Amino acid sequence: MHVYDILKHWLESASRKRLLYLCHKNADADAIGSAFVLRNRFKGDIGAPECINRVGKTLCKNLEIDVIIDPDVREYDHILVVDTSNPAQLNNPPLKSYVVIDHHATSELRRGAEIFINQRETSTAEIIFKILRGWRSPLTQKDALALVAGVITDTGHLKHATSRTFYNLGRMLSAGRIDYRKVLGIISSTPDDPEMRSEILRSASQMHIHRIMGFTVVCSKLREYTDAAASALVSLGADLAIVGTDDDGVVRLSIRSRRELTSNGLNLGEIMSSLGRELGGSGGGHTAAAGLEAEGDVDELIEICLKTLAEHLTTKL
Ligand SMILES: [Mn+2]
Repeated sequence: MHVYDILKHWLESASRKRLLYLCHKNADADAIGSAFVLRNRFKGDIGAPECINRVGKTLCKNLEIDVIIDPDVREYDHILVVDTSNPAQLNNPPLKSYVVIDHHATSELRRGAEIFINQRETSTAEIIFKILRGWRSPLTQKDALALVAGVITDTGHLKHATSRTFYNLGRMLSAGRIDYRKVLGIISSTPDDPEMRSEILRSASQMHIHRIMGFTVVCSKLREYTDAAASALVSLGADLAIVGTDDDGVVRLSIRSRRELTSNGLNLGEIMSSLGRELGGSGGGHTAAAGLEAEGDVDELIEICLKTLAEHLTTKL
């Protein structure tokens, strides 16, 4: 039997009991959109640890999606984990019966999963789209909106898109009969929140600039919005940006790189995954966008991350 049919059977039987679609923390449009589309076909709750990010919230508001923040996984019989490669991104819950649908380069959730679907698409939304086609389940307008939002945000507004991304996107738009501009309006790239914009500007004004093998690597610290700030610093001209934040001794780093570096073989997701393990924390992500979480001092961890990346730039590129 094809894995999509196995998944369908699993969902049919899981949804007769208590089923949770679980997104990663700080859930984005890709995670929420993917969960939403499956939930439209099978019953269950959608949940995410800690919080939902800005575009995720906008999507929830537009599609009237209720997401349970910090769900107690013990209250569910079955869990479908979407868009997540690492149990730390779920705050390490006790998972019994679970399935994973994900597109990240590395995965620490494979072992123990009843079904593990990991395909190297540019978004989980595209995997969901393929699954629906496999089930011959037509896409509604709302489904398409959710999936297209996932594709656009996960590809950094199509900056990291491949030819297959555009192909999938075109099929999603026409299958759901939706206006691309409408989706763009919903997930506008401009950060609207004034506090967020001033934090991003602060990260630029306080950054340290390093030149390594002809590459410009910048580091900065913020209270929050590290993802948005790291992307913004790359847009400003950095080849690599590391932005860290410290939350009661737990340090989180957001790392972003220019497309050119990743096409030369740099894979931030893999580098952060192994660095995370080395530091007793966790890390992972995509080739050009990754994160790291570990206990310690934010300046020290930024320094360690910088050194690790410098090594890759000097020896591996
Ligand atoms: Mn994703």
